[in-house]
Amino acid sequence: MPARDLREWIALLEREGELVRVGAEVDPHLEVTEIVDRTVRAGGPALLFEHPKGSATPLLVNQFGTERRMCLAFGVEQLDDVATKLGDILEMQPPEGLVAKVRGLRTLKSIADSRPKLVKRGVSQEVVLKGDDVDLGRFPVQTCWPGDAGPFITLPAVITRDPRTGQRNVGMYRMQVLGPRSTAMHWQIHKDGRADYLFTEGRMEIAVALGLDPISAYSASAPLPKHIDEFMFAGFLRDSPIELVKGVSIDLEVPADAEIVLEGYIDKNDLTSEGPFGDHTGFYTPAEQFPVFNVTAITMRKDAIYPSIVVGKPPQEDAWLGKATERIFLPAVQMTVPEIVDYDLPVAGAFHNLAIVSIRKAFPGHARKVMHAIWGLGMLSLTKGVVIVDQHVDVHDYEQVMFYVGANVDPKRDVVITEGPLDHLDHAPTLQFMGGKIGIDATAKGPAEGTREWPTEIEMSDEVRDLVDRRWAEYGVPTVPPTSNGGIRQSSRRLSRR
Ligand SMILES: Cc1cc2nc3c(=O)[nH]c(=O)nc-3n(C[C@H](O)[C@H](O)[C@H](O)COP(=O)(O)O)c2cc1C
Ligand SMILES: [Mn+2]
Repeated sequence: MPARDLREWIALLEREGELVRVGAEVDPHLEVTEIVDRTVRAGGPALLFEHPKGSATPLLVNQFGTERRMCLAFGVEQLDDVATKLGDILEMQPPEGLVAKVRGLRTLKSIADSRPKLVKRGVSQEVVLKGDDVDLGRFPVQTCWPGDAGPFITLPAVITRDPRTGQRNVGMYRMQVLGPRSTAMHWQIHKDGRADYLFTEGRMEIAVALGLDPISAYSASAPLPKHIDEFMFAGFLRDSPIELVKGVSIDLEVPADAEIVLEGYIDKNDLTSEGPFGDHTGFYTPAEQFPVFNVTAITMRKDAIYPSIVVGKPPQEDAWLGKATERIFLPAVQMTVPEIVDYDLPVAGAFHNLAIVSIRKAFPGHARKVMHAIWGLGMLSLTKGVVIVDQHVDVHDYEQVMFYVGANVDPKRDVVITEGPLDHLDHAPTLQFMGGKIGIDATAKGPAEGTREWPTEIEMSDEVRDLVDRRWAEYGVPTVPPTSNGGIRQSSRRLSRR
C-alpha cells in the first residue's frame, strides 16, 4: 500500500535505507543545492536536514531521486506496472460474459472510489496562523543557484478552480518568495492553473499544499487533460481517496494530511517581475511578469516538515518525476496513436527537447504521420525533436538509436523541418513560445518511399545461437554481459553514471 502522507513516506524510506538525516546546520541558501546535486548524481538517498540554518522547520529533499524510490512511492516493482493499471482503464471495452462484466464493474468502482473525500478535520490545520502571524520566513525556503533572484518554493501543489465549471486543478509551479506574505506564481503559458487564472475576473482564491504523500506530489506535476482533477488521479494511483478539508480562510478544499498549507488569493492585475531562476533547461530563465500570490493564512502540522527539490542542469531529482510520467502515460499515448510501441524522453533533453519513438510501420510516410501526432498530443506537442525507429529498436538504448539514425537516414529525404509551439522556458528559438521542430525518420524505407531496394539487416540464425548457448561452457570463454537490455533500467544506469 503506497504511503498515505509524508510521515508514512519518510518512515518507509527510512526502513528501506533510503533516507539520511543530516544533523549538521546547513544553509538553504545554495549549500543545500550543492549537497543535493552531488547526492542525486551519485544515486544517493533522500536527505532530511533537521537543522536548516535560520529555520526551526526540517527540510526534506531528494525524496524522488532514484528509480527505486520512485517505485517505492508507487508501491510497484517497476514504473511500467503503474502504466498497466492506467492502461486497463483506457482499454475498457463493453464487457462480454459475466466474468468480464464483474471485472469491468470492479474497474469502474476503482475510478469512482478515487474521488477525493471531504473530511471534517485534518492534521494540516493543527496550527492556524492568520494576519500578521503569517510569515513565510519561518520555512527553510531554498535559494538554489547563485544567479537566482531569491528563494523560491520548489515543490508546491497549487490548487485552483476553473470559474466556469468549478473543476479543481492541481499544478506544480515555482513560487518566488517576495516577502513574509507574498510570492510570485510562475504558471507558464500552456498550463491549466494559468488558464483558470485567465478565466477568472478580479480575485482568485488559491491554496498551496506542501509536504504531501509522494503520489499526490507527483500528480501535481503530471500532464493531465484540463478537466481531470489531479487529486482524483492520485487517489486512483494509490488506491485510496485523497482526504480534503475546507480551507480556514478561503472557499477551497485542501489536503487534510499535508504538512503545510498556504491559503490566499491573486488579484488578476497585480503582476510582479519573477526570476531569473536556474531551471531544468540548465540555464537561468530570464525575469518575466507573473501574478502575485497573497497569503492570508498558513495552516500546518505542529512539527511540520518542509519539502523541497532542486531543478537545474539535468540530471536532477525531477528526472524521475519525468520518467514516471513517461512510463505512466505510455498507454494514454498509445490510445491515440496505437502504432507506437514505446517511447523515451531522454533526461538530458529536459523532456521537451527530444522524443525517441518506436512504431509498427505499416505504410509509406508512416513515420511522418507519427511525428505530427506527437506534435499534436497534449504536452508532447512542445517536443522539439522527434526520432522515429522501427518496432524492434530499443528506444531506451541510445547507442542502438544512434546506430539507426546514422545507418537508415538520408538527411535530404528523411528529415522533416517544421514549426510549432515550444516550451515556455526554451531559450533557443528566436521567438519565445514558438519555433522550429525537427523530425528524423530512422525507420527502414522501401521503394514506395522513393528509395532503392532496402538491404537486409545482419542477424545470426536461431540455430547457431542455440548451438552456442548449449556449448558455451565448453568453450571456456568468460561470459560477456549482453549489449542491450530493456527499458528504463538502461537510462537509470546512464543517469547514475554521469
Ligand atoms: C520540480 C518541478 C517544477 C516545476 N515548475 C514549474 C513552473 O515553475 N511553472 C510551470 O508552469 N510548470 C512547472 N512544472 C511543470 C508542471 O508542474 C507540469 O507541467 C504540470 O503538468 C502542470 O499542471 P497543469 O497541467 O495542471 O497546469 C514543474 C514541474 C516539476 C516537476
Ligand atoms: Mn491539470
